[in-house]
Amino acid sequence: KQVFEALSAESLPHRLGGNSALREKIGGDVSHWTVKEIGDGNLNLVFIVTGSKGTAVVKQALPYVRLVGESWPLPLKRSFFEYHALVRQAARAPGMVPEIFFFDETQALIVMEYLTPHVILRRALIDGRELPNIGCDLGLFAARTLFRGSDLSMATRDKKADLALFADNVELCDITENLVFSDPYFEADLNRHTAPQLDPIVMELRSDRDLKVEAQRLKHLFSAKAETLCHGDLHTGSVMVTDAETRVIDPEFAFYGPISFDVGMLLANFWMSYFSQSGQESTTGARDGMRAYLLETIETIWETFRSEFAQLWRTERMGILYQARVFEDRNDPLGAEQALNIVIDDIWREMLGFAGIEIHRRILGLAHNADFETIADPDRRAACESKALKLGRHLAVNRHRIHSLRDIRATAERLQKE
Ligand code: SR1
Ligand code: MG
Repeated sequence: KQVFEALSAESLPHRLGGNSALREKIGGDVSHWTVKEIGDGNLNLVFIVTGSKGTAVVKQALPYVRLVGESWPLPLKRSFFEYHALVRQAARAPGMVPEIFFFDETQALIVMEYLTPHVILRRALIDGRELPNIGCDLGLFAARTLFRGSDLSMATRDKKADLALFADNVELCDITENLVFSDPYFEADLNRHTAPQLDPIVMELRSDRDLKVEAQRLKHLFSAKAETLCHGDLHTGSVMVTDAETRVIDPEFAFYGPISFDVGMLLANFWMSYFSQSGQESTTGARDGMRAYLLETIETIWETFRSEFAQLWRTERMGILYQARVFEDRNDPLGAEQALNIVIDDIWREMLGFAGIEIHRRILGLAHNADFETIADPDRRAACESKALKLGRHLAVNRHRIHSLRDIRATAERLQKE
């Protein structure tokens, strides 16, 4: 019986070279394959393999959290969920995820398309690149995958079977439940923050009752509102871009959750990018244009998401929810539109909450992001982080009273000037 063995750059050609589909993609002469390990994420091994015919990416899960080490075991089955999520996303949002060449469940590895000259979106934003298409592309990706993975669209039998399949991604959900929704709000062992500069605001947030109640309400939504198949970790490090193309990668945290979750995570990472820009200014010059671009992109993502979701509601609503026949009464032609507005309003309020909490956990919890971490001067970094923390608190606590991105833009611009 096959057992799991972690790959190395040396063992990979021998281990995968027997696969005829891969030899077809990469090239027949396995002894000429060159392999580079490029994984710098929190969890997995990632290799780039090049042969005479082409290049592929090999992603392999490890039985532990790479960021922490073997003391934190993590099941290999996350690779299974990533594979199944990629298959569904490819069908629901065609052209938006990498093509899969091969999946080996026992070895927890996925061989997929090498995206070139794409770079990680987070990196591009740190470098000050204004990518023209990401707002529309990401809004469409979110609307299509989240609508089409829900009871609004799927046959209820298929949706329930899928819910059962992904329900076993327990350990990855447990990471989010703890690291995102709880740890930032008390002195958890794994937490870290820019100290001593942030100590006063961290103390303030950890004793903020309204904020902690909202964080727990949002955790409740995350764990109980099994509405659709979410990507589960949709931040700017899970997107690869060129000026023309956008691809979403890494859905190993896929789970059935609220439609609002992915959208909130995503927008949070753009707001963090916004506040981190002034930390890059000492090396690159003023970033006013970049800041304006980021706020516009946030608006484009949300507006595109909302209009595509509405379009799908009107044209593809085939599931058990808000069935057309219920609204066919000629005296009430606007019933389905009224229901749509209520659904979108709920997504909006939840989305703001998830965004606020995501901002907090990236500054107070274990898993930070490069936007702030690449700011070498701790005073400067803390100044950026502190503004982001304040916006996060505003979004999470006041989400029921915030009605437009224009209002949030004004708050963000005011904080930026502080
Ligand atoms: C221990 S894993 C930490 C983080 O890395 C992943 O990318 C997820 O965002 C997770 O929360
Ligand atoms: Mg990831």
